[in-house]
Amino acid sequence: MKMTFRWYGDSDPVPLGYIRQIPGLYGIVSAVYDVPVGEVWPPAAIRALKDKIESQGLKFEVVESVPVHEDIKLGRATRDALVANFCETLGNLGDCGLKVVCYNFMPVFDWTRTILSLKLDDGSSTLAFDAEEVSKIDPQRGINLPGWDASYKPEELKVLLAEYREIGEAQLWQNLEYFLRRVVPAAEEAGIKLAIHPDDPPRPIFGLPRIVKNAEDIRRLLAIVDRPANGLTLCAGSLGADLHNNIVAMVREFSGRGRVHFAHIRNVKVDEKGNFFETAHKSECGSLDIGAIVKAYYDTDYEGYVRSDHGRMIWGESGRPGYGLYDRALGAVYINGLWEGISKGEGRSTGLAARAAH
Ligand code: DNO
Repeated sequence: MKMTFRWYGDSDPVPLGYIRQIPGLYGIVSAVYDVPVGEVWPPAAIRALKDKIESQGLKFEVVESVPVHEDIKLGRATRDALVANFCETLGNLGDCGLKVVCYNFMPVFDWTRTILSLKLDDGSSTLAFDAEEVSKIDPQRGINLPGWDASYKPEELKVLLAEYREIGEAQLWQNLEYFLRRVVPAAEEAGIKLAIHPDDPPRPIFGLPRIVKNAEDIRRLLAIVDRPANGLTLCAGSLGADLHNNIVAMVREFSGRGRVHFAHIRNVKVDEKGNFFETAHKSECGSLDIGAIVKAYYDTDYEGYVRSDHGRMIWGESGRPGYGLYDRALGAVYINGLWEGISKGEGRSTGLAARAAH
């Protein structure tokens, strides 16, 4: 297991110099942020980012994310040129030594929350999702939720929502298949493993189809191109927001098959109605047994990348929702501790790929 930490580049309020002080850290997960969606990432930009990260003694082997243009997800006529650009980006990333590329196939929006700073009893604040509040929103009248991409004008959003409603899940699957059949060979050639991120939360919202929600969807996805390069970002917190998803079983199955290339580990407190809020990583704080999840990775000889996912805002920190330094650092150290405990309990060396300095 290689412990990493997400960093949003120079605009990130958390400096790389602080991140490197987290013990047991292998590398940084980041992206080239100033290239418009659908365009090719230039090798020089990738190399500059890599140099910056490596100058701090950290590796840069995982990209989160190369965004997938909506025209690809919608299967519009323009998709071929965009898929070709995606493949070229993969080639450039491979040339620069990147190993894993995370992406998602969620229509229009990435993760959805209704509150970005829910106050918890201990004075910390966190991201939360209220299912009823979301169900009351009429997307035709505009969607105004915190953290949502404001780059769409209301009229554009209406058109997109209508298009997705028309294509539904069946066509979205076909569009994903079209994409995978082209990008997986390009990834193999580049020496890159693709790692799709599941839907967050794992259910349809606003009538938008969502197709990476549970083990059945993931089996179907992996079977489209049954090669290691067609893999997963197994996000415990996203999938765990549906109590029917058994995350430990998913890790055993998909990591056991060598198809998890990136593990996002975070805890959530979920109720039967689908409401949830994000908690500290420790098992008893949320609905997920993080100890059992880490053990499942250990038992399946997981050698891929992991990162502590969203943290709460603690100790007066303010910053990018979910991506402060302190709580994520606690999460990283906790996960490393679990791994060390499990491996020492079994009389093995830790297998943690930390840098020699630690
Ligand atoms: C949320 C993240 C996601 C993830 C993308 C991957 O904090 O896990 O935004 O980066 O879905 O494409």
